[in-house]
Amino acid sequence: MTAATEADAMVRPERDLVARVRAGESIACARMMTWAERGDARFAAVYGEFESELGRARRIGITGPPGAGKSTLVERLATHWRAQERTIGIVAVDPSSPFSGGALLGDRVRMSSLALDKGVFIRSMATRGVFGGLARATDDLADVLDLYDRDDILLETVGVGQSEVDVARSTDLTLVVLHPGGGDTIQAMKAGLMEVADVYVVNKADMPGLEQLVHQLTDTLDVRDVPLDERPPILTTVASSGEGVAELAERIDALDAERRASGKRDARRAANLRLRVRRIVEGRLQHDIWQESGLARTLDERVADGRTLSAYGLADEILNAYRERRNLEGPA
Ligand SMILES: Nc1nc2c(ncn2[C@@H]2O[C@H](COP(=O)(O)OP(=O)(O)OP(=O)(O)O)[C@@H](O)[C@H]2O)c(=O)[nH]1
Ligand SMILES: [Mg+2]
Repeated sequence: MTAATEADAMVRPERDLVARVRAGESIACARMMTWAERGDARFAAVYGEFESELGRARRIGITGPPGAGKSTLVERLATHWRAQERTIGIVAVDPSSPFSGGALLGDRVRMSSLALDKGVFIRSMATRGVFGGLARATDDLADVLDLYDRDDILLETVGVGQSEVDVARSTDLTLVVLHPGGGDTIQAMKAGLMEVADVYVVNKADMPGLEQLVHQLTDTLDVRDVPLDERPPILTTVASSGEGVAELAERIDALDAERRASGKRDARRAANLRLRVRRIVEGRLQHDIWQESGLARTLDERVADGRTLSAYGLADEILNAYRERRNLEGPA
């Protein structure tokens, strides 16, 4: 066997997996997602096989404070688009309340139309232990779902921290879901959520405090001086009964169509790609410095040897050692 065919034989099972995902095999899709989640090198190795096929799916983020009704809304939206024969992929990041259709959630499963529908693929992901950051992982999972030929990819994250907000940014369009009575607007503002919203959804419109919340939201946009034509629309829903969901879905369809036509969607995708590449580069550099080059151990040893050390001096020492190693090895 020549070196080339040997290398080929080594990646062949991975290539097969790509073909199986492309052919719509759900087990293969789940397996590839596991690679993506763990930062398995096999994922990056096969990426070139399918990257030119990506970009077809709509990527929609659903974020907001805990308990706002995000999962309920995602289920309703999925059902709405399924009725139009669109295929759906759902990624729920760290869900405390499961989807009723979440077959992966074991005993918490309740039977629902989504659970039995092959046109809906649901993946839950815990935030803990995700390699290389949450946004890195969700971007990759969305790519797998795109290869799996989903029309719509819905990414649910709780909008509480920077990494969740990053996820909400790497989409074509993001819904920020709020609900009355929780002092939500202020919380959401603190979390940086207001800036990522393309559409505000005031859910639980059946609960008291609806008008106040809508006013608060409008005031916030006034204060931030957002020009009228750039303001995200505010829509109200009762996700638990489905009220307002069709209107929301149609608004999303219209907004997406408009942005495709105007080139805004492509501009946003370019901006997202830029951030994504930065994340990948930074993640790799970090791994390279601390793990590959063994400098994590050097640092531990230098700190443990008990002498008083300067933080900046030690940082310079580490960086110099890294550069020296790199120079000896030649370009990466
Ligand atoms: N009254 C009312 N309850 C709702 C509505 N939408 C959802 N709920 C209920 O609110 C609770 C939380 O809903 P979820 O969909 O799990 O909320 P979530 O935002 O996904 O929650 P986390 O993922 O835990 O942050 C559930 O008991 C829902 O049944 C609504 O429009 N009105
Ligand atoms: Mg949820």
